[in-house]
Amino acid sequence: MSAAVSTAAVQGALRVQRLSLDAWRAGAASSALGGLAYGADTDTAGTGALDAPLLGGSRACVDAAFGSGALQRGRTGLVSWAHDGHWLHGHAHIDSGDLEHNAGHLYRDVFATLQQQGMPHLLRLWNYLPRINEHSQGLERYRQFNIGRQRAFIDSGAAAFEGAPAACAIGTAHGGLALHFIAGRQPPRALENPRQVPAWRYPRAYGPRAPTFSRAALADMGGGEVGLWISGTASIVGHQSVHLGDVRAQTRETVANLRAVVAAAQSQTSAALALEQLQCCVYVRHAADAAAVCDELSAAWGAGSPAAQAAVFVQADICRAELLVEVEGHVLAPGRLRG
Ligand code: 3EB
Repeated sequence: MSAAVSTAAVQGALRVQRLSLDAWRAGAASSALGGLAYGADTDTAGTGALDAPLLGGSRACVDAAFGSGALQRGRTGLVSWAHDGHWLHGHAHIDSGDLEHNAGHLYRDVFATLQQQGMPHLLRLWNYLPRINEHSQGLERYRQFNIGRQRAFIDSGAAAFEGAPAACAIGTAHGGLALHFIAGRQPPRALENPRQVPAWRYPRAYGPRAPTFSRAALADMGGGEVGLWISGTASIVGHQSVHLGDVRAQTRETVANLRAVVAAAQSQTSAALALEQLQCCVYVRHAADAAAVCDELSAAWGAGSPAAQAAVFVQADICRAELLVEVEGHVLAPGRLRG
C-alpha cells in the first residue's frame, strides 16, 4: 500500500444530514455522533436542542452528524459527548446562575473533554443564552457571557482571537445556558469576512471582552469532502449594525455578508461552494417578520434552491438588541483544500 493511501485514510469522514425529527427518533439517533434539534422539546429530542419556537412552515428537524466506525460515548463534567476517533460531538447545559461564571464552567468542561479524548480542535459551536439582551449588574447578559467565554479560551490555551472557531450566540426565552459543538483532530481554517471587522477585534463599545468566534471555519471533512461552517451572520458592516428597524434591508445585508464569506472560502478550495446549497438556520427576532425574511432570502437564493427549501426558521433573540435577523449554516461539497 502506498504512503498516499494511508495518509488519506487518516481523516475519518463526518457526514451531516438534516433529518425530520421522526426519522431521527426512528433510528438515526442510535447511530449518529450527535444531532442538533430544532422545534423539539429539549427533554425528548434525545440530543442537543434549541429551545425556541419554529416559524412559518418550518417542521421539526435535526442536523444529525454521522461518523465512521465504532462510537465511544461519555460524559466529562457537564459535557455529554460521542466520538469515532476522528470527530467529536458534544453538548452541555447549566440551568441557573451567573452567566459569566456559567460560560467559564461549561467551556472549561468542553476543553477538558477535547484534551482527554484527543480531538482538540473546535470546528463549530452553538451557544444558546437565556434572555441574552437583558441587563443585570449593569451589563447586558451577552456581554457577561463574552467575558467568561474569552477567559476560558485563554486559560485553556485555545485560540481566543485569530483562529477562533465558527459559532453563533442565540437568545432563548427560557432555559439555561446551553452549548453544542463539533471538534476534530485537525485544525480547521478560520475565515474572516472582508466586509466586517473580526468579532474578536470589536471595539470596547460592544463590551469589556470581545466575542470569541471567526466568521467561518473551512475544513477537510474526510471522505473527499470539504465543509464550510458559517457562523451566525447578521446586518453588520465594519463593526456597526446597519439598517436599524428595516428587517428586509437587514436580510439583504446579511446575504451580502454570507456571499462574502463564501467567496473567501472559495479562494481556498477546489470544492464548489454555493450559498444556494447552504443548510441554514434563520433566526428571526419578531415572529411577525418571518414572512418578509423568507421572501428576501427566496429572492436572493431562488425559491427552489436547496438553501431555501431546507431552511429552518426559528423565533429567537440575537446578540445585539437592534439586529432583527441572523443566518448561519453549513455546506459540504466534494473537493480539497488548497495550500
Ligand atoms: C455578530 O456578527 C453577530 O458571540 O458567538 C454572530 C455569531 C454573533 C457568533 C458569538 C455572535 C456570535 O457579531 C452576533
